[in-house]
Amino acid sequence: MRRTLVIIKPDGVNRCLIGEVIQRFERKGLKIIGLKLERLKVYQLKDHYSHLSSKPFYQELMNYMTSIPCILLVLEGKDAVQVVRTLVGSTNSREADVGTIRGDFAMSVQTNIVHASETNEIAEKEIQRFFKEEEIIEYDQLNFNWIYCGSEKEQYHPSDVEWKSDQEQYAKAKEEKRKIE
Ligand code: DAT
Ligand code: MG
Repeated sequence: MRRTLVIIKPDGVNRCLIGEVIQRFERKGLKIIGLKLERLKVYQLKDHYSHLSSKPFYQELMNYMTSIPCILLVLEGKDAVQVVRTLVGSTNSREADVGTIRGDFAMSVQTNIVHASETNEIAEKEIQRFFKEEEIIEYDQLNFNWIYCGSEKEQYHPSDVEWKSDQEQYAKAKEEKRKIE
């Protein structure tokens, strides 16, 4: 199982799409293991959008992302990062496929309703950036047996190898970060 970060951005909140967006992830079979309403801080966003700092739209993006609170989610599932990116659609909402969140609800490149992590590595970093460890809650969900087939289920339990190696990497990265600080 993998985890990914989703942010319902200020336009998603202001346009009353929180329920709609979360429902799409839930219905797909992704498990919510973290969920909160929070006004994002400039220092978090500076990190989060560091790859865009030289772009002409950067300041506008920062203003927009700090304008009102966002909803932050950690979702878990098999190949969660790719699955969520597919549900979200391409960055330019006008070109996003019909049936995706951006394709169905947005018209903009910037106000495109949701953020979703791009790779497994980035997802782990982004989860650490926005969530404290105690805000992520593991639990057994009753519909699990109906969402995955036998061989897919084997990787579910938190003690599974893939999950463990994620956790180990995560702990190592944290330790390294602590040493630098
Ligand atoms: P994505 O959110 O699909 O991963 P990204 O990582 O390239 O896209 O960019 C992050 C966000 O920055 C994007 O969701 C909205 C904003 N953005 C990207 N390109 C933009 C542009 N040309 N004009 C305005 N905002 C843009
Ligand atoms: Mg991105």
